[in-house]
Amino acid sequence: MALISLSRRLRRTPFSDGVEAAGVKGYTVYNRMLLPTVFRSIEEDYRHLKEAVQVWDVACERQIEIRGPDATRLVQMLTPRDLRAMLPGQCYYVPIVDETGGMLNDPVAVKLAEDRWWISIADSDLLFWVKGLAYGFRLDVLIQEPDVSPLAVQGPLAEDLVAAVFGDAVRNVRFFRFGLFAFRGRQLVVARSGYSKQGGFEIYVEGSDIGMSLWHALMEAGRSMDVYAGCPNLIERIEGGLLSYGNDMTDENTPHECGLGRFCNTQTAIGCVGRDALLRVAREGPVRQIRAIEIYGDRVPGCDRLWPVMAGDTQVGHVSSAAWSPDFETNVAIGMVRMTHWDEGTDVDVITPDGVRAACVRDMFWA
Ligand code: THG
Repeated sequence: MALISLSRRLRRTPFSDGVEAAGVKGYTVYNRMLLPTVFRSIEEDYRHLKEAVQVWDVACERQIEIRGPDATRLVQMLTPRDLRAMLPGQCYYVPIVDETGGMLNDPVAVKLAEDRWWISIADSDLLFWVKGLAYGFRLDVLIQEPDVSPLAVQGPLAEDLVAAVFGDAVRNVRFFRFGLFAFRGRQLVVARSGYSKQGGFEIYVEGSDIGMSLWHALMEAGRSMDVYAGCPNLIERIEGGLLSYGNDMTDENTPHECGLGRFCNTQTAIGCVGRDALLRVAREGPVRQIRAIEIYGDRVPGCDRLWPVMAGDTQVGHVSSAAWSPDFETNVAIGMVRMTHWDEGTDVDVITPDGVRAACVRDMFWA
């Protein structure tokens, strides 16, 4: 494939120098920013992520900062997840929906204070929607994309590595909670979260100027732990059932179709703009839903478009992400399947660019 030309519109990150020095081999574009996709090979990166610890440049998970007396009201307008019990220091995975109940994004919401939030977004231009709502409803808030860049530390040794740089107190941070920890005289948000099932932390690096200094500190402290630069890993995230906005779901899907019903409390999420639409679809239940799909046979090619899922001559869904799993010795995939064929064990065919493959619908992911 040809190369992508760089320009100001495709943003580098505070960690790009470190990523390049580590020998990054592939990038994607996410929120108009560079996101590494492969260092050694996707399978070598996968093995290393499951055995050691990696530092990930996920600066492309941009923050939308919402500040002011109406901040919490505005965040509740965005999501059907009930935020009333959420305290400062907590993070919530929140589906964001429009007035039809369609998914606009699936960010992590970080509650910094009663009147200050960060929305750590997936790949869609959510800032315009948030600013539009604030303007239209005359809300007393300030909204901006701050100079905050997440750096993730993921893998079984992540806690040891983060403790070596920030101190042993980070060990007490619970899943989807954060604390403030000092680095170079600055207090940084350090949360136990991240886009893998291997465990780890995300450091919200406030101020691009300290980005490379933190990168080097982690690499130095992790030398005995076989630390390496890494990135969200395609195989590992499919095994774990972590969804990718724009790939596995779009604004054509409701949270229920995405299997995110457990993050919706639509009855009590008063103020959510998609509430009426979701109350309607939640009553009926979805007629298609995200499923794990096992594709038999040897390695499938990369999935860069939807692959039809067939029952005989009838299309009953599509596959949106797929990869060969070395650990499960099969092709793992994520797809959307119509209710007539979504039961565990249903045999289907998947039309891949390499030909038709036998496949099977699973009701659980692999990890
Ligand atoms: N971390 C941060 N921001 C992000 C991501 C992240 N923004 C973009 C993208 N990732 C948003 N998507 C997800 C998808 C899944 C999860 C987090 C963000 C996730 N899910 C867990 C799960 O499904 O098992 C836990 C959810 C829960 O129990 O609350 O972590 O990774 N900062």
